[in-house]
Amino acid sequence: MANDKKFIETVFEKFESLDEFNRECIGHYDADRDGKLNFKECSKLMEDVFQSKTYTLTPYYMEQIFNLLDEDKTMKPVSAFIIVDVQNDFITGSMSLLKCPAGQDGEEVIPVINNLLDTVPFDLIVYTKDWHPEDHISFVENVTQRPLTRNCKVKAEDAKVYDVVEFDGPPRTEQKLWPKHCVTNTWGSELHPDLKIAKNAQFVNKGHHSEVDSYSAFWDNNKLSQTELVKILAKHKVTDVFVCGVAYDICVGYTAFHSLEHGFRTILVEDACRGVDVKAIEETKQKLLDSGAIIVKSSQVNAIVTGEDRPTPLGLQTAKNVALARELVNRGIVK
Ligand code: VGL
Ligand code: ZN
Repeated sequence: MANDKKFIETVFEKFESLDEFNRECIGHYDADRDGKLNFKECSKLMEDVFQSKTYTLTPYYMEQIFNLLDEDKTMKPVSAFIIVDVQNDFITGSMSLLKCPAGQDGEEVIPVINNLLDTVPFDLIVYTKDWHPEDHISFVENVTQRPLTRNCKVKAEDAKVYDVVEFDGPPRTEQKLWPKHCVTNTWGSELHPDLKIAKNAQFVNKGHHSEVDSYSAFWDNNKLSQTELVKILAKHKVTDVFVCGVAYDICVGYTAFHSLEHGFRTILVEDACRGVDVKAIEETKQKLLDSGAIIVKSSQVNAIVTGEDRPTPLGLQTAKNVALARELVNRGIVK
């Protein structure tokens, strides 16, 4: 057993090609020498690969992973750290989280994020910015600029912050109203001055269309337009997306959901997030866990990035991706 563990550790560094790795790996665990891994042999490999202090490799995970894979594929993770909307307006400006229902202090994320930037060898770092024109649909100050639907319960003259209204469009658009925030090229939309800017970082703006809001750093709220984010992640061959920032229940949450939808193994760094509303934060958290994300403390991140800790839910996501890729090839959708 100890030997097997050592084998799997050295093998991660030793091989350039996945095929070469697979041949060696299967050879090592293939006890009955039939050229493939049966459930028992594969389970032994999984036990050695998915070592974690916080997660147990239960029969549920073993079975799911085994059923999804028809040969052993092990990917070397590539990490991206996505720092969502750590901008002046959300920290000390017009939409300061301190003034929101949860009364949380967004400034507290900054030392946590800076420490991660200093200590964790992420392969890629991305800063996102909420980036709105003056006439943006989400600003409560602009609610009279567009007609509301007849059925809309809130009348324009009574509308206040956090109300959800329905604009006539077209297209009909449901919108939560926020104070004017993150207007392009203003102090409020700048990243907080205490936030460290990593070398070679990438920047993604979102929310610049007047008629649609964009909580996620991948898509606008109607999924009609996309930012550059997924292209950037694909170009760097990212597998693992670590998400943090503000607001937990709005832009951080939506970004994490869309990260999962794209098939990225998704890790939310909880003590590096602050949100608007306590109940919404709890709901976001539960939905993310149900969808296959993991939620960790910043102190756990380094071990995951370096591969010392390999949480089983991330292994399941990898297996799902491999199975999906194979299915697409088999169906002739991807060559
Ligand atoms: C955000 C509300 C409106 C956020 C942006 O960054 O979480 N929230 N616009
Ligand atoms: Zn916004």
